Amino acid sequence: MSDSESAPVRIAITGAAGQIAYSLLFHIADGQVFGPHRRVILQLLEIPPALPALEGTIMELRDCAFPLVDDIVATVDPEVAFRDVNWALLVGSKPRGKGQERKDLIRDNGPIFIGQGKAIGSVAAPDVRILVVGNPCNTNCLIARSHAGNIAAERWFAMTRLDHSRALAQLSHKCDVPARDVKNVTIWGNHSSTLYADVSHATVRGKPAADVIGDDKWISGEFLPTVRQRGAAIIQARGKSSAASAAKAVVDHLRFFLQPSPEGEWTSAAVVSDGSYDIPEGLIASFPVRSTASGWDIVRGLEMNDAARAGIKLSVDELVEERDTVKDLLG
Ligand code: NAX
Repeated sequence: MSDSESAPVRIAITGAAGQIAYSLLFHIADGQVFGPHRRVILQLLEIPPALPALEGTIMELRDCAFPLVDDIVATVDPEVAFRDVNWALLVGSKPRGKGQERKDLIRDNGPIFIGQGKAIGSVAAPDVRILVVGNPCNTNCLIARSHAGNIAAERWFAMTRLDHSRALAQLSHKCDVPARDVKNVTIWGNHSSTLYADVSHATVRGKPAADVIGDDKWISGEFLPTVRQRGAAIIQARGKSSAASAAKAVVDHLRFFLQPSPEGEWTSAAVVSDGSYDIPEGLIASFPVRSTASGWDIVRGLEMNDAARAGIKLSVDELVEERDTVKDLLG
């Protein structure tokens, strides 16, 4: 059966009136994720005050006359949005307010993911895969998973692909090569300013990145802070948080997990820890991951230097602290 004859992919997107969705929806509708022949049904979730804006986004989607779009559903009801979906992209959440601490944000947004986790567990398709983008995405994913019943651990992701791409971009710029020539950076831990961006296994045109760069001080003194603070730098410059690059990172994440990885290559994704690299089992932490298309594996046996061990510990400690902060929200 050809792609166009098979059933359409159903995709739920929350926060569909927001700025990331405004870019993401058009990539998906255009076939850039599921392929140029695969039909899609978009099931869009918003909160009531954002429905007029969502209507505007839908008008524009319709005006593109995308041949692959079979239907667009707009709703405020998670059980409608997640019904029979093959992918649930949890983008919607409240942005951090002025003067608000990260801890307050976790307490504000956590409850959203209780209801959405329950709805995914009760009405999504048996093969559903979930990607949490809304921040704090690792801990929101932990909350949603804890309320979703028996959906297998390997179906849950939180997004660190944007951090991964930011790291690739910094290395490509420093080494004056196109981004495609840089492979195997790893983002470890939390999607936050404690993340550890590891170049010790990265390559540039097949050579160890550290040798090509030849400047260890740049790695610790410029590269790592730049990747960690990139989101803040974009807010500073644009007056708004990253949106088009975040949407592209969602596209890259989905495409990566829809096909087997090329030999020896990996990406970064926050997945349910199995205890590898001493990261506590059950935490949603970013690892180097290879795709098999139907599933994925954590890349095992990478050697760690002291800087990497300390960097990963810092970020994992923060994840443990976040888990403690939302203890009462876990199912
Ligand atoms: P916007 O504020 O533009 O959009 C968020 C949308 O979510 C709004 O339309 C809002 O009405 C909706 N929403 C709020 N509560 C909801 C609920 N209960 N159900 C459904 N929709 C709900 O934010 P945007 O720039 O699109 O960012 C969305 C999220 O992505 C934020 O939490 C942001 O921090 C996070 N990001 C995560 C990134 C990552 O790499 N994991 C990078 C980009 C981004 O910062």
